[in-house]
Amino acid sequence: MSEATINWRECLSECLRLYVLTDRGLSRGRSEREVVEAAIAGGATAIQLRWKTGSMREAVEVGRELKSLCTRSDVLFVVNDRIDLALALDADCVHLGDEDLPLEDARRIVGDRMLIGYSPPTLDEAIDAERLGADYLGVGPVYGTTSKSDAGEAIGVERIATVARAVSIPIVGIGGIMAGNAAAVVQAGAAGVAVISSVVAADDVELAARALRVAIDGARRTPA
Ligand code: TZP
Ligand code: MG
Repeated sequence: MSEATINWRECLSECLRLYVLTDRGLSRGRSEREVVEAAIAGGATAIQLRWKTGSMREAVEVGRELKSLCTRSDVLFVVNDRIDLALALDADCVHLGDEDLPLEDARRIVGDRMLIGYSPPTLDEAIDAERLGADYLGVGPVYGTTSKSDAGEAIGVERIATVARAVSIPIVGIGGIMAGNAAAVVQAGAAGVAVISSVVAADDVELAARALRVAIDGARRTPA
């Protein structure tokens, strides 16, 4: 299927099942391309280019490769933080946090052509984000994590359930999620899980992604 035929909004909940974020520092010397190819082979349904160091020139180069891998496999391609980079790469989606461009401004810039994800720090901001046009929310850290230095305290799966009840857009849980605890996140009401280290730092990236997909798909079939 070609990218142009996909209406990401219509399939969003499916597309958010296993959302893998890149992180060069945690990838044990493997390139973003290698990691993403293996993650997609293992069943990743969304890939986020998370670019924290390095030049924007290089981000565009790497991003083009990732976008083309995603397009080939009908995988949602997301750019973190930067709306300019997302536009340059013709990404399917941009993911923003509370220190990035405000949602209403981002929406004015991208219109309907791009999905916008948002990470709300509080429940009130989750509700506001839906009103301001976010397409989905990233909520966490669900469990303890060392992958993001300012992630804050773990919020637990109960908070996933609270946010899921409060909004009608899909949410993904993030932070410390691996095959053994992913089902609990989905059973609490998340459409899927977003991960860094349990996939990108794994000995075998493809196998790690596959194990997560088994857990996630099983939990979506049998809600708690
Ligand atoms: N946002 C909240 S926690 C986190 C981000 C980007 C890091 C998730 O990484 P990991 O390795 O899956 O815990
Ligand atoms: Mg961010």
